[in-house]
Amino acid sequence: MYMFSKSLEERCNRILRDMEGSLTARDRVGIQDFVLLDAYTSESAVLDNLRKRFNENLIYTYIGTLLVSVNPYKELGIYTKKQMDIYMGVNFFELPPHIYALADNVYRTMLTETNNHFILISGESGAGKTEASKKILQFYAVSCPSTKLLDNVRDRLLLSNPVLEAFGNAKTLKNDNSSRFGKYMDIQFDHMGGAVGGHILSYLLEKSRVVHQNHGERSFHIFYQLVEGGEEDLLRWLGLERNCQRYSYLVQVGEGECAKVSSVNDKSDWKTVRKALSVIEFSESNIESLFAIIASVLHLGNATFVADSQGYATLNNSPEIHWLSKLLGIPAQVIQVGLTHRKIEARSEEVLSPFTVDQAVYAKDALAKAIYGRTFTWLVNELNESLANKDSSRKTVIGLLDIYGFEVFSVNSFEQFCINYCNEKLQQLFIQLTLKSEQEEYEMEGIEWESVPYFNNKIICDLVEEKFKGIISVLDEECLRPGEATDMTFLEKLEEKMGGHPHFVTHKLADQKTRKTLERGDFRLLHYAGEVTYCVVGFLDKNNDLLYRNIKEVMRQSKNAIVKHCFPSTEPDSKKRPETVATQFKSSLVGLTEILMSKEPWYVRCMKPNEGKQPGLFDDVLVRHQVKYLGLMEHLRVRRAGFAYRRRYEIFLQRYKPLCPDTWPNWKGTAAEGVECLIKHLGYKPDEYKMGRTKIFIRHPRTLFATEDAFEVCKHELATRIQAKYKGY
Ligand code: AD9
Ligand code: MG
Repeated sequence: MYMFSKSLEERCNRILRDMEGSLTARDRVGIQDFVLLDAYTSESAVLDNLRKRFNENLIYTYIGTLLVSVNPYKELGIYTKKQMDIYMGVNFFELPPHIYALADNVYRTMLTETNNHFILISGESGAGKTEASKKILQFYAVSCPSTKLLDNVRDRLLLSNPVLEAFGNAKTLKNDNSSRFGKYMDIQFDHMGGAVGGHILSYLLEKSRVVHQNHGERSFHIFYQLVEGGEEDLLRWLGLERNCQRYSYLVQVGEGECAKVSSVNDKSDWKTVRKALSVIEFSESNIESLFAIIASVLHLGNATFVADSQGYATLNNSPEIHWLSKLLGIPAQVIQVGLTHRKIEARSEEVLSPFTVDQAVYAKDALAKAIYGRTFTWLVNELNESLANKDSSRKTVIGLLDIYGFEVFSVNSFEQFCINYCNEKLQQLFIQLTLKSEQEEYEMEGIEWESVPYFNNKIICDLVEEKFKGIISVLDEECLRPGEATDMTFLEKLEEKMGGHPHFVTHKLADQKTRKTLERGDFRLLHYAGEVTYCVVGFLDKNNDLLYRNIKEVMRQSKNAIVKHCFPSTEPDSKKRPETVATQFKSSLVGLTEILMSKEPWYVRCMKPNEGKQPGLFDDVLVRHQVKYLGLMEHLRVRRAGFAYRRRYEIFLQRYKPLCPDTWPNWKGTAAEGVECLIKHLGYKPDEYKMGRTKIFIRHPRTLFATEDAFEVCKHELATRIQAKYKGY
């Protein structure tokens, strides 16, 4: 059960204990809040502090209420139930920094202020975002009130993770468990703090991975889990062999082998996913349909075409079609025709036009991607059904945002372009909510302030997304010229329109020095987090994400309940152009920003200590780079010069007025005068606070904590007095 306030005595003793020896410890373990660092403007001092702490296995450090985390790449034993108990109900700065402290603080603030919050977890690929979001969820699962009903919700919330990870995560060169979709999850709480429901929004799954993976990478975990862990009976029913090498979608082109991952245990992960699906109450028939789809994708990948005497594609009469027909519940003949023809309109008549072998392979891959992508969306919807809170009473939420991190590979394509654009947007949000709005607020409130300069990445967001002018607009325009436009004409248009932009370079536009590292088919963006060179090959195709109409019609005939649901007969007329992938993604990010802007923000900035996924190795150059682009120095400067807390006068007075005889029970003057009177009574020193136009600004959290403690004592005394008065009634 959650404890709101541990005894004051216990807490004071602990603080005193911590202070003893802290002077000697400081040299060794560094400082736990960068705001207290003497040389807070020095990047090297910040780096030293991070390194010192990392070497002592202290991966967390604060900048005020922002949590910096460095991936240890090893188990530290700091996520136990005992640790959770220690952090529950304790004020933020009283214990060493921890993800639990942040989770606890967000939770208690949500309950006392009855408003909505979100935790933005950012950092590059492999920095520890997904792990952080799981730790937060686990903390709530343990610390929130428990009843039979609530425990059921808790289990579903927790188990949604392994299921989504199985279908949406994969091994990349950066991370063995890399999120290939963006995830925003609301956890809903009732007024007693019980977790009563949840809702997940997913963003752009990298479904091209289903048909192709780069050297050393894998497809989504679920394929390997099923093949390695699936029960004999199940595999027999699905027509699968227990050998990943047999499935060409899992074998790397040119290598003839599946990539191996030592850190992932597909067999035991299969068991977890299988159990999770049952607890979440997926029906057995839905589970069957789901695995039938996964197996179908593998069979589809093995289907091969040969050219007939006229050069048209025909399917090798292979067992794959038999299995596809069985698992999808579509006659084999219909599948055969669907995979080798497209419907075209000729003189107001629809005729089937045969594919060449290349076209058929293209259509087959498009189908595999579509089936997988739509099934993923179905899965998220089902999870949401299961997590939905049926009670309509007022709830508050904590949102967790865990999105694919910034990534740079040796070859970067449309997927990296979208992922890195998404990271630009989140960085922009961070800037807007912290550096920009914070400084603007001081100005607006008339607080004396020397502004802190920072790099605003809005210029890069605009370069990508601006209407009519941005890269996405140019790409969409080219997608509107089928037959004429190519990836290269897209690049030429970009050169025409973006030439001269300080964050855009191509071979043609580059100076002699840069040209050596740029190919003719590349463009380079100077992102906030570093340079990325994108190869334009496939941009148009991936943005169009074309699926032929007749193959959709074929899928509609499916007896597999999920496929039927994913290819509804009510799908908008495919003669109309659907929105392109990049434009849909852009709109979904606008929607996400709106959701986040309506809530109170908290931040976890995750960092990678080295590129080799190795424990105990702290690469100074790599970490310094992240300190720079994550804007930590600027954030620290604003925090250090600024104020940790601010409250509107009315709210502050309303909460704390019982602490002063002059303001209790009613204050006759303005709220600002009431607050002034109140804090004089409480003994605030002049340098601890500033009075703005509408708010009081409090420099250190400890000042507010002391006030909050006094308030707790006062509440307790008041309750005792009332009890005594009414005793015997
Ligand atoms: V990506 O953008 O989805 O590619 P993430 O999500 O930032 O990335 P992730 O959380 O998946 O990275 O972490 C990568 C790996 O680092 C994990 O699989 C763990 O092996 C390791 N890791 C991350 N955080 C911790 C931690 N707090 N303790 C121990 C960790 N290991
Ligand atoms: Mg992740």
